[in-house]
Amino acid sequence: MATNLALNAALGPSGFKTVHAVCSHDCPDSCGVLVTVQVGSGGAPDRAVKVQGDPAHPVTRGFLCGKVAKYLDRVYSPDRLLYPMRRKAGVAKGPLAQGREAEAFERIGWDEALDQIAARLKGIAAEFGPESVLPYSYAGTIGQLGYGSMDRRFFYRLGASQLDRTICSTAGGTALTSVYGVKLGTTPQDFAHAGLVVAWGANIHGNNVHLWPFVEEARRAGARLVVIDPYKTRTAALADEHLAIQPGTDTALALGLMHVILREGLEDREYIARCTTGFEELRAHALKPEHTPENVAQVTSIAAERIVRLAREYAGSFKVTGRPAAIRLNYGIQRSENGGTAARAVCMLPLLTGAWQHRGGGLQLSTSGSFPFNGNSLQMPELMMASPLGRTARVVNMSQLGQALTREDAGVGGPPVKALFVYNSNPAAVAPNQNDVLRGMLREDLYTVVHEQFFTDTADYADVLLPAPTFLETKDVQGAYGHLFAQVSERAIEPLGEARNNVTLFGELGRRMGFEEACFDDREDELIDQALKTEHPWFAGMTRERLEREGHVPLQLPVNEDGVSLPFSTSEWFKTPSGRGELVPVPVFVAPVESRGGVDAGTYPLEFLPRKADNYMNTTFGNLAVHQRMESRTAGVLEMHTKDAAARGITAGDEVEVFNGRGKIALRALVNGHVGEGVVAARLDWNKLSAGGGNVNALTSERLTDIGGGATFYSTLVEVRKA
Ligand SMILES: Nc1nc2c(c(=O)[nH]1)N[C@H]1C(S)=C(S)[C@@H](COP(=O)(O)OP(=O)(O)OC[C@H]3O[C@@H](n4cnc5c(=O)[nH]c(N)nc54)[C@H](O)[C@@H]3O)O[C@H]1N2
Ligand SMILES: Nc1nc2c(c(=O)[nH]1)N[C@H]1C(S)=C(S)[C@@H](COP(=O)(O)OP(=O)(O)OC[C@H]3O[C@@H](n4cnc5c(=O)[nH]c(N)nc54)[C@H](O)[C@@H]3O)O[C@H]1N2
Ligand code: SF4
Ligand SMILES: [Mo]
Repeated sequence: MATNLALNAALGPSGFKTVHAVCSHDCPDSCGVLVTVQVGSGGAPDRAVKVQGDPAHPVTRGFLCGKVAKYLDRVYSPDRLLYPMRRKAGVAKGPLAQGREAEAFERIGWDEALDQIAARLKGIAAEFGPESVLPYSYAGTIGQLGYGSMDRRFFYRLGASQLDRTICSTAGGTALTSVYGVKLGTTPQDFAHAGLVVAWGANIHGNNVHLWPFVEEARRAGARLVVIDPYKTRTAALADEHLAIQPGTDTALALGLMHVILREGLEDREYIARCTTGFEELRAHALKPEHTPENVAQVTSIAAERIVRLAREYAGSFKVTGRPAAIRLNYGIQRSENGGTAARAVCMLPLLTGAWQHRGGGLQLSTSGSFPFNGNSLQMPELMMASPLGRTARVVNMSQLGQALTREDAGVGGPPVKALFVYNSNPAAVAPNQNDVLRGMLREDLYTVVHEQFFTDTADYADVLLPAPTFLETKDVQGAYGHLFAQVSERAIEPLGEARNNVTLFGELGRRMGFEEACFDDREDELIDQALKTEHPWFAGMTRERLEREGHVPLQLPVNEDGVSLPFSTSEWFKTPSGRGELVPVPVFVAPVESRGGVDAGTYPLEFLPRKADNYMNTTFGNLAVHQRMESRTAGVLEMHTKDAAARGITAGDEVEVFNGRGKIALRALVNGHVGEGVVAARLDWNKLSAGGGNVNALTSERLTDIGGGATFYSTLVEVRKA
């Protein structure tokens, strides 16, 4: 393994070295990256000259996605934020023109920045209570240290509000765990052995491209790829069949499939008896007349024959082809009001057919919970007790940032938010109900610190800006949410400018605050050791030294007599209270309140899909010319169905206004067959790069999902008119 890794040691004859890093972006693939570094001579700094996918990594397999293949454009972009800065006196907060942001700020030193931040946080905590400080972070990096380590220690010790990090995956994660007890699933490599692949709310080719070669391998051996998605994604365009489902109706479709499977006796009774609980109740529920293919067709807009055919093909895959069916469920369906229930329903399907018993069968949503990193050691929640608060701090849901910043009690009770500390995130652009978020961020009495690589939309509202490194400039340890290899990411080059990572920033800020605990002195290697310290058998032999040597190390999952790991093939794998796959409570289909089938239908008749870009990572990369060129087709565009356009007198190319009760945005109509009737789509972009200064999140709501408290981006109704 990893024989080609020179890691950080060997220096080639030509003054180049190769360093093993890990792509830390919020992507299931967590690629191994080999960075070629030209070693500086005569005092010049080392310079990264090439990035490539690690050929020794079994999932990366030597290639990078289009975004990160161009990574050096990001690292060495002239637009990087490289020094601490503070807002100039008299300059108001709010949107700044791209490329001219620095004019609103003045450069200061790190010492001055840290002293000022410490003084302000102390003052605010003394006057309003420490819970008036709100950290806001998400997954700018998913390295263990960068995502959540010293920052958490800092905010716990301060007694700041806790942030519930719900913006992406909590509905689906809670759903998966409620059925299986653990976030684990079919490995990407095993998808090659599937006889049928279903991509359910999953844009594999766009968002998870390292699964694609395994899907293709399965297809070469005869498998079909079926995509269930209201939008014709890259994945759907390349599939054997695309089922353009009505948004928010996946529970109904899953129940329709169950109806056919159970009506025709295609379920695996032996497996069900051995590994599940609640079957009779689910069976009675699924067989109700409302779940016949004909009735489900009415709700989902998928023809009854296609539902019947998919159910038979899904349940019969192993019998007919000798290869089981695999579902790639991604987070698309759970960004919907009842998305938790929908994810639970889909997760139950392989429990009915017993697909888990065969290599290549089952389901993958997320494998993140399979990595037994010692989160408590890294984050030390017990520090809350040593804070002036002396108790567990209140919790603010990040998907309701608008409320948190605009209500006197932050929407949750207790003091108003008086200080906002943003890192690893761009809430001005990614948070729902943007107009409230921006109204809150505009408050002159809100003290805002932003730790960033670039002058993002959020940076425009900062009082103090702090420079952050890219993953080439910092050391970390990382798992993955789409494969089962742990990796250490070495620092390939020195941080550019004065960038400092999470660990250094919050360790030093802790000292300025007067926190005396020794844990604020820990640095990267100590933290990595702490993260790996566990008795968990899946991390047996997982040490920092080994990761540094080998680059990537697989989790030690249990294997069967053939040496193959088959999650959920036997009851030992389930970590639920019952120790089995839980089919109860039965999933009940309820149309989202804000959907064409819901109680709010009427005023705003169109379902809106505020989508991710294939060549950005949420808003990351959206400011770089080379990435913008790859996304030019959908820049500033509203994708519409011919009939919806015609009904409003709109023709392709027209300027349109998309609006609802929360806001309006300006786009240009595109009629391209990517959405069905009644659905419109636009992609996430930077606010400051959008006509009118607001992006798709001006239209989305702060309503939360049925379970897990998640964001509901994909339950949004709008109307469109010609501008
Ligand atoms: N290129 C690229 N890669 C990314 C990202 C990115 O922004 N760009 N983001 C990363 C992040 S943060 C994440 S969480 C993952 C997410 O990866 P995915 O879970 O794949 O995320 P989405 O693109 O939000 O949703 C997938 C699909 O669900 C569809 N969908 C929407 N509503 C419904 C519905 O009601 N039913 C069904 N069946 N489908 C629906 C959408 O049209 C979309 O094509 O990808 C990561 N990878
Ligand atoms: N309309 C709509 N809204 C969405 C979504 C959608 O599909 N549609 N997707 C949602 C989802 S799934 C997610 S996960 C969220 C994502 O929301 P965010 O996590 O906010 O994602 P990004 O927009 O990628 O912004 C991450 C920022 O972190 C910075 N960063 C990177 N590395 C570091 C670092 O080491 N330190 C610091 N301090 N900063 C760093 C990057 O420069 C970038 O600006 O957005 C959500 N919002
Ligand atoms: S964004 Fe995803 S696919 Fe691209 S290099 Fe990073 S981990 Fe790999
Ligand atoms: Mo996400």
